[in-house]
Amino acid sequence: IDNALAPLPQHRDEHGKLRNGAFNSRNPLVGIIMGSDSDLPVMRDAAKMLDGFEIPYELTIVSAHRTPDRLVEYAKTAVTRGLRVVIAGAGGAAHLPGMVASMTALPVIGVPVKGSTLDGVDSLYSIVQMPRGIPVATVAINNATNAGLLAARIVATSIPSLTAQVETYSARLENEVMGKVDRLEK
Ligand code: RP5
Repeated sequence: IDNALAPLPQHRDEHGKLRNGAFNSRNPLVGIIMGSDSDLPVMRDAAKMLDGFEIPYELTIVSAHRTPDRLVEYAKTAVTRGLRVVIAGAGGAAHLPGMVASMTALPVIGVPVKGSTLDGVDSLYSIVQMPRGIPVATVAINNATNAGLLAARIVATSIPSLTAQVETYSARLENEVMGKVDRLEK
C-alpha cells in the first residue's frame, strides 16, 4: 500500500541512519512509538499485525519525559509526514499517548504496557483516563495486537482493499473458533 501523501524522510546521517526529524521507514502510514526499548517485546505485536496487512509503518522510541523535545517534534510533524494514525505504548505514569494526542489531530491509540509493579493498571489508568477534549483510544494492557488491528481499520477507511483484508482476518478468527466447536461437539 502506498502513501501518496507522505514526503520522503528528511535526512540520514553519514552512516545511513535515520536521524531526529526523519523517524521513518519509507512513507509510513502508521507511527508506532514507545517510551523505552523495554516496551518493545510488547509493542512489536503491533508491528507484526501491520506487517500482515502490508501497511507501512515506522517504529521508534519517543519518551515523553526523557526526550520531551523529540516528542514535540514527532507529534507536530506526524500529519505532514503522512501518518494517518499513531500507536503509542508506555508503562508506569504513561503520559506518552496523551501528550502525542495533544499535539496532533491524528487518531492516537494508546497501549498500556505492564511494568514490574502494579500489574499494568497504573499504565492503563494513565492512558484511559484522558480528560475531556483530548481523546486516546486505549486498548487492553499489553494488547499491541489490537492496537495494530485498530490502526489497520482506521487506515482501511480510506483504502477499500484493506477493508476486505480486515474482513478476511475476522472471518479467519471465526473459522478457527467454529473448527474448535466442531471438534468439541463431535
Ligand atoms: C516508561 O517507563 C516506558 O514506557 C517503560 O514502560 C517504563 C520503564 O522504562 P525503562 O526504565 O525500562 O526504560 O517511560
